[in-house]
Amino acid sequence: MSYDFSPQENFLGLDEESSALETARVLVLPIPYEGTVSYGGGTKFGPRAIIHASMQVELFDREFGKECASEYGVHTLPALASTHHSPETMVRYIEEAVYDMASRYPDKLLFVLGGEHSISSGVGRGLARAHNVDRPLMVQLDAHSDLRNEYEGTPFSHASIARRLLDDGWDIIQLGIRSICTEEMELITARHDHLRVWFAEQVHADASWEVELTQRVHGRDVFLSIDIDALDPSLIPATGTPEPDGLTWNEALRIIHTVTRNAGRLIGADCVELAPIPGHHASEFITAKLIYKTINHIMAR
Ligand SMILES: [Mn+2]
Repeated sequence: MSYDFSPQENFLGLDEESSALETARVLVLPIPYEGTVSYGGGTKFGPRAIIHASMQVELFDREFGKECASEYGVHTLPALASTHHSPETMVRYIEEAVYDMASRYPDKLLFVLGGEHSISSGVGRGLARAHNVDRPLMVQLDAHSDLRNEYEGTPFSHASIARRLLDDGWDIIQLGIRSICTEEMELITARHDHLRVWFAEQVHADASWEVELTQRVHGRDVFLSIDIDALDPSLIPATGTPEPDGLTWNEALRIIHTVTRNAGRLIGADCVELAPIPGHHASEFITAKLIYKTINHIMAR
C-alpha cells in the first residue's frame, strides 16, 4: 500500500479552476507521519483515505446555502514525505516545512492532514513563527490531553504535543478529554493560568462552556488541532486509541463554530489520528466532512 493519494485526486475532488494553487485560498497539506504510535497503527494511511473519501462529500453546504469550496478554492499539496528520522527530527522537519509554506502563502489558510498527533507541535510552531504570533493559543479537540512530559522514551510523541507547546509558552484549551494520567491532572491544576480543560462530560452536560470559550478565544491567534478521537467511537471507530463517551457531531461542530466565530485570527488547523480500517468507510467520510465544515466556518469569517 502506498501512503500517497492518486494524482487525479484532490481534497473534495475539485475541478482545475477551483483547485489551482495560484487562486485557491485554502491549502491542504497531507503529512502521513506515523512514528511513535503506541497502540493501533495505521495513521500513515489517514491523509490518503480522507482525500479519497472527500471526493464523495457534497460541495453544497446547506448551512451556508452554497458550494463554499467552489468559491474559496482548495489546493491539495503533495504529501510531506515521512522520513526515517527520530520523532524529534521529524517534528523539526515538519515545523520548517509548515513555516516555509505559511510564509510563502500568508493569506491562504493552511489545513494539515495527519498522520499521528505528534506532528501538531511542529505544525503549531511553524504556523506561529510564520504569522509572527506573540501569544499563540491552541484549541485542541481530543480524548487525551497529551500533556505527558515524555512517553515511551521520547518527549516528541503523540502523548506530549500539548506539553511541548505549553513549555514553549503557548496557551492551551482542550475539549472532549476523557482519558488522562496523574501527571496530567496535576499539571492542569498547577498551570490553570495557561491551560483550560473541558472534560467530555462537561461538554455533554450543558452549554456553559460556550460563554467562557468565547471569551478565551476572543481576539486571540488560534491554531485549531482536531484529534479525530475527540469524537465518539460510534462515529469514528477508525482511530488508534478510541475512548467511549466522546463528542457528538453537533458538539464538535458547535465547538469549532464558537472558535472560528470569535478568534482574532485562525493561523491554521490540522486533523490527525484517523487510522483507516479496510472495508469501513464511515470514519474517513465523516472526518472529511468535518474538515470541510471546519474550513467553511473559517472561511466564512
Ligand atoms: Mn487523542
